[in-house]
Amino acid sequence: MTGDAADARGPIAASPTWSPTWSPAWLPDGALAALGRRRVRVAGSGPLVGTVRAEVAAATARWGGAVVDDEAPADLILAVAADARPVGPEGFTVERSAGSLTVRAATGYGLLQGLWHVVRYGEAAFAADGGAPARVVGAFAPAEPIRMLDHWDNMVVHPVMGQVERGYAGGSLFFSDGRVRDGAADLGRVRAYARLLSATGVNAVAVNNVNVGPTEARLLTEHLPGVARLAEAFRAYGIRLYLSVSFAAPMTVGGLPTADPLDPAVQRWWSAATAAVYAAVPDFGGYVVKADSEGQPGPFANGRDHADGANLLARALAPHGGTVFWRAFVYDHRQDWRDRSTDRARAAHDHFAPLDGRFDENVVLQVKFGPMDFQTREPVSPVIAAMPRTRVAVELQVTQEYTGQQKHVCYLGTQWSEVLGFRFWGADGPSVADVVGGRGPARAGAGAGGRAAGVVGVSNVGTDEHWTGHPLAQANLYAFGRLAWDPGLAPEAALDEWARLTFGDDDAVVAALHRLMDDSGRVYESYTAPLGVGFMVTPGSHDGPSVDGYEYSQWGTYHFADRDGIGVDRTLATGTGYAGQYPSPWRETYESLETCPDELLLFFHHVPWEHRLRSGATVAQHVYDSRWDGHARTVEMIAEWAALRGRVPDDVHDRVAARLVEQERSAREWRDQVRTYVYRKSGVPDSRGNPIC
Ligand code: BDP
Repeated sequence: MTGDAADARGPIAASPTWSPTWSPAWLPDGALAALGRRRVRVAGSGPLVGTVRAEVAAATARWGGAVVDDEAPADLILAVAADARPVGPEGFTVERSAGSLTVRAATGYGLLQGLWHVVRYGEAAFAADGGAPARVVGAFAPAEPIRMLDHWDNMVVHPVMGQVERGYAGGSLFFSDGRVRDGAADLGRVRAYARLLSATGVNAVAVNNVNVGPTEARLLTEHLPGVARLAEAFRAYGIRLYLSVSFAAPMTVGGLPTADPLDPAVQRWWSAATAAVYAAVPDFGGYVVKADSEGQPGPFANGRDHADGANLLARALAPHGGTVFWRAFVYDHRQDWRDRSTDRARAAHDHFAPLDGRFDENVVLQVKFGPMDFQTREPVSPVIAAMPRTRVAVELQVTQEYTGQQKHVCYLGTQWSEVLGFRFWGADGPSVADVVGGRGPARAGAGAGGRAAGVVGVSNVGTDEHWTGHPLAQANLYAFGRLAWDPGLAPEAALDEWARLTFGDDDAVVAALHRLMDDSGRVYESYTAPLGVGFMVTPGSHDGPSVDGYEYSQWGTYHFADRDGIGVDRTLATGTGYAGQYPSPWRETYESLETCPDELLLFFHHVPWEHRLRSGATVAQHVYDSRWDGHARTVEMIAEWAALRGRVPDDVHDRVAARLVEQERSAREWRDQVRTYVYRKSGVPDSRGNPIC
């Protein structure tokens, strides 16, 4: 490949050649070999126990083991048992005695998770010494009850966004030509996808884009039989289906003159539409709503607030046990860039914090992890700390919109682990994972720590033969589910599981993947927008650098660079006041130049180019050095990957090799644009003397 942009970007479009016998992700045939060689007993009944039984039957038939009945000796017993109730509806226990391993769960879902747990450890699960990785035996339950993936899939191909909005892995798994897919191979692929997700612990999926077009709005009505088919494929692996809906559906689909949430005719319309959905899909999960955001309709049109809007849908869903996921991503996307007092970062807190306590029990407020928009580095959204009487879910972006578009290696487990582990109230207080899991601080009138919700991610999957475009981006999908189940799992450990499940126990491959990927999020950060300032991306596509691309636009994403300095003053003392949306100690930590962490400096402060970071470097020199070194690292990555030829499947090797070439080219472009920009604005030379264009 040449360095030419068009060439190097390569054939990103996916080939739809998926075959039901081919699993180019975790859970290839070999991943079930350890279990498949054993004598396995499965006890219990119900559809998900049936799934467990079918998995075990297929693996033992393939690998020479056997499914044994009640009386026969077994190496592995998988049983639904009433005495497993203490681990909850999704958990399981694992015990070892007299040479056999026993997994017990209170439900079929828990048993399925127990099966994946055993598969994950492979031979080590059966080792007589108690298992090499010490965590085989014990009681296991998810920290987060909601572990959901949102697909931004359109039924029709959008003229600008394509079929999957911000999708970098081909078309939609679910939709084609304005319809829900119905072919046997297509549904087989959905089922294979459900199986992969289930093995990560994901238990909910929203199948269509939060930007709901006129065709997609009819998923609620005329496309319901198709929705039911998708729900069936997911149901086999214990995953509930959700739909994104348009707040204006009573008008656009129902023909009513208004969508006012307080209008009884509108309420009746939602109740009837929802009842019809449940008639088709009895275990339907509920709705996802993007309202009054980036042009989507919402309650503001009728002078109502977002509690009115969310409760309208919640009340239609409540009789059926459904939940509405109401997104907090509400801001003015048509702001005046000359007006420095308007700060997009403040918007969600300004809108939602005053509404705490007004949302029904079956509303989950879905909050992006940062206050802006899925940047490589943002502080954690203060909305998560501000809503003790509201169920809150944190939203992560698995699809790599701002993190390399699945052309760059960017392992996101590290970022998510930091977000989930962030403690708003200081080191002894609860973490984000605690707050969204219902273990937040008890507040007056808030009950004991709030009610549980969980973690939502925007999917990175499509019809691509490797599922995720970049084969190594599969690690993000895998880690998303695992960290949602167990936020305490080290991101490197989640990566390790994925690597071994996908490529087998070749230590050289696993070690090389760790070298390439463990730190890849920081490497990406080191050559893109610096020190938390964000964006600097090409407007629209968000692909590649354009330092001033958004600087004089309406979107509210500015860095304010001039000859004197750079960064956004979000302090209480002199800036937008955003820092004041945090509880102590973070409001003081971020407010002060002395204590603000370097990596977020430009998010919170406007500083001179020669301002010294806590690391000792000036801002300008930091930008010069890290962009230079970050790019250099991508050159090494190419060589490290090349050494794996012959140890991973050739098609995977080729695809990754081609994308690393593009990553290096793009990193070079970022390096040169950002370094040159800083030099031309500031006039500060690079003390290391590396060339500046
Ligand atoms: C932004 C994306 C846009 C999404 C929006 C959202 O650029 O395509 O629609 O987020 O989350 O990051 O609704």
